[in-house]
Amino acid sequence: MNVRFLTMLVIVTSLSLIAFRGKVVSTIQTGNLRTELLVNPIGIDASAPRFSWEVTGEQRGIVQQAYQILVASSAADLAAGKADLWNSGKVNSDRSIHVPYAGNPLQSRTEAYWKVKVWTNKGEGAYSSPAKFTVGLMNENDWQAKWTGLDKYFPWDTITKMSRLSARYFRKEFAAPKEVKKATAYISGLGIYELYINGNKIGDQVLAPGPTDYSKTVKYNTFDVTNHVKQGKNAIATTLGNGRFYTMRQQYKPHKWHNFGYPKMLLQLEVEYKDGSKQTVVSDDTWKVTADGPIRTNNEYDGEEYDATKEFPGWNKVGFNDSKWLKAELVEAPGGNVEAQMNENMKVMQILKPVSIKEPSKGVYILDLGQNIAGWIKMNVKGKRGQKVKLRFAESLKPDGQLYMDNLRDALVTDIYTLKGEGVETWAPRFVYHGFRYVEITGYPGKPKAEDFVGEVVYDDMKTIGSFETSDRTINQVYKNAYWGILDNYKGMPVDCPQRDERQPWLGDRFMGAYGESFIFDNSKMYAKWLDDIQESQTPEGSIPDVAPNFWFYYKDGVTWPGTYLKVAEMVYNQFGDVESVRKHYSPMKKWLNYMQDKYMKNYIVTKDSYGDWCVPPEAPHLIHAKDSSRITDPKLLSTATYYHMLQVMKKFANLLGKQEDIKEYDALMANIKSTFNKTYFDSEKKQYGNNTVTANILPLAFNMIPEGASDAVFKNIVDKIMVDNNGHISTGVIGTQWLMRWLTYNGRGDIAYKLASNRTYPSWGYMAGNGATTIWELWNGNTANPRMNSQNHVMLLGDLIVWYYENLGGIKAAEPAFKKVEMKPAMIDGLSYAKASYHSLHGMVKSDWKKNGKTFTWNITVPGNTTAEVYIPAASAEQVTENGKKATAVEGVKFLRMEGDRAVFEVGSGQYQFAGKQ
Ligand code: RAM
Repeated sequence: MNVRFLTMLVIVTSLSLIAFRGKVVSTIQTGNLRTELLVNPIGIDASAPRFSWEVTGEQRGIVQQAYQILVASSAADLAAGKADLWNSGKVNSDRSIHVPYAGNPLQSRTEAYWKVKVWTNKGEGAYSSPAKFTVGLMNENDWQAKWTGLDKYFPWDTITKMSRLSARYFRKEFAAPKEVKKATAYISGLGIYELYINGNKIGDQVLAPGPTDYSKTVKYNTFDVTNHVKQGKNAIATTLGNGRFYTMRQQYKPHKWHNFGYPKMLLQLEVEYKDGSKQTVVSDDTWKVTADGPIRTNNEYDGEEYDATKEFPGWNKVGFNDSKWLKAELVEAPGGNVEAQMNENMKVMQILKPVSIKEPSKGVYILDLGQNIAGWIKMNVKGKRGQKVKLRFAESLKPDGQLYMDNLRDALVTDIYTLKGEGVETWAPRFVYHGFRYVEITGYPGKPKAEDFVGEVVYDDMKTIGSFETSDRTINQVYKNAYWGILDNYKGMPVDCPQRDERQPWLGDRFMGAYGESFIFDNSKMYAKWLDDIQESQTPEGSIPDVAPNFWFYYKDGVTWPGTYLKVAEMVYNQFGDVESVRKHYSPMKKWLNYMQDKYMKNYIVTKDSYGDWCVPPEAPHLIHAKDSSRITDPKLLSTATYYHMLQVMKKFANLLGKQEDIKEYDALMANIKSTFNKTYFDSEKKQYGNNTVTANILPLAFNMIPEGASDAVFKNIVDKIMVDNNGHISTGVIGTQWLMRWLTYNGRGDIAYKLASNRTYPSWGYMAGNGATTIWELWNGNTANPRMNSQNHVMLLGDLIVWYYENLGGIKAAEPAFKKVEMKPAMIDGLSYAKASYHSLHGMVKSDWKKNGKTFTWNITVPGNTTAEVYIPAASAEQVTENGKKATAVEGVKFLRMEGDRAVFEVGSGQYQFAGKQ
């Protein structure tokens, strides 16, 4: 068992006045401190926490020249400048993100306080306010707790094809003889847990811990519970739900499902007294347990049944009579390394009030949240003991106003609440989530009112870091739908959908999606964790699955789904500067490429593919997949081109890690693949690839595989296909759409990309929105296709749309990792009169807000401290450009670089600018 780290993030902001040459000339701020503890610095991985901060100030062009980090084991020491853990000294460097800790080895349970001071070209900052982090249990022998549970089911459980278990309740009382100085709880409750001390729920997380392949890794969470443990008698209690541990359907298709056994927990409460003595309370067979409580059944697909008449008041407090409860048992460990969870837990992130409640048939009420969400309903209800309220969930309604449930397959999605009959009862389930907009309510005593219900939206506790708006209402609506679809599908891992009997972390869906999403949410930790999930699911031979964690065993050895492993690593590097993930995963990635080469590459063509260009618009409205061969791209073409692109990504990684030998190897292989690929798929007369689908042509264009001189002609085929054959509509599926919008734009046809983005006729994202979608559909024809595979909340068809929104419309793109250098180059498209985007990068806030009025272009931008930006201003010459009313070429800190086509390109440092240009 390897045990790793935890961190508690404290974000602080400090403001300090800078004395410079005797007078105050500027305000430099060192705010937003971030500590990221990635791996164990003294145990197995010998690595370190990383520190990041933002440098901001009123002056333009602030560049950090040096920093000094102090880390102390108490706030008082830090305040006194006593850095007993680490004093970095003054380091001459402009680096302000991911600076690794290099002090005294951090021990388990260390509390650390840190602050940073920066020196800049515009003056010297004072020390920031402090931030804090704590170290978790890093060594196996830090754990005295035992895996505790009960390896059996109960008479009321259903052990069938659709197995469902009741929740298990555990409790223990203990005495804390002295005054408590500090108390910390470490817990992993599998599949999912709730923790209570003296009747209070600890933490605001739900459905925790994060899901993993528990035989490889188990995540634990840490809580400061100092305020909960009292001198005297105390009670500690947990509830365990099934989550992904005791999985749904494990009897149904055992070859497909990964089941881990009955719920179990590892819990350690460490109490430190004011006199310096210590006490540890752990999970073991001295605990009592029952499954005969209110949560009668729970699983993600089928719902939760809660019988309030079975509640045992006071069960999680001192003095409860548990003599009828069973003795908990020591059980086998799940097998995985126990690690601190570094990605965010899920939480109730938003609360929605219903927009209406209707009664389409007698006694059947339909509640409408107005938005397709993932989460649950919290309700107030008053009635007689034993009355049952049944809630069922769906994404849309049938014409008769009843729930449309055909597309949920065999998920029962039913919550049942049995009243105890004691006044107003408030209830929400704990161990389930549903994907829904509508709720059917039956059995509710009296007439339910909209005010009796709220929708609680559940997803990973990530910050929203981007905003985006344009003058086009369809684009704005689709952006909103995408935002909702993305957050709905964050469940400690990215799942494909939240509603039907699937909800799996499919790799292919996020190949480009993860990148687009990173503009809206700080998904860096979740995706870093997902890379670990993917790596853990790699077979010893090197195969990467289509679903990771591999709750479903799908190892089909295509390239386009497993390739997401590399693309996500590239994303966390480009967007968040996470080199560590690249370093950590480089070897397994290479192993996968070698495995695929050895097993499936014949004469430089990769002969295996699994899903093709999944979900192209089919020829008939009811079809899920096209049968018409002219719509289908040759699977080998997809695999081979994508494999080639994988080598491009690997080259970038190899460069970063200084692996020159590997680069030679990749270059040689790429040359061979490219020439065979062109010989096999390129028709040099017609200048088309394969059967001339947009996807067949756009991949070689995006990957730079087209023979010299032929790119324009290939591009023309793409344009003709869209504009002539498809009447200005999209014809790509999951794969082609990943490159479509940007490569149309790069090749001078942003107008076509804009047409696709603003279309409201079929097939388009706008068509979905126009037909009632409040998220993104799995299928372009989601309103007509067979319900067998037709989710209304899938993100995979977004392709590169969100990237295009931010980079090409907003004009915010990372020219260097983590936006150390920003490229600001909004495409000028007829019909679009303004775009406004903001992005809170690791270096700070980037903003772009442009308007076009006839030939005049005005642009307000914000560039974060310690970064630079290249700004591309539409203008016939540099002389046409003004900044804040003055000639830009004469403004200090605004440097003209070059003309590039119809753009004057300037370089600027941090600050706010107001540019105007004329064409
Ligand atoms: C279905 C879903 C999923 C996709 C796989 C291949 O299960 O559409 O999102 O990745 O197929």
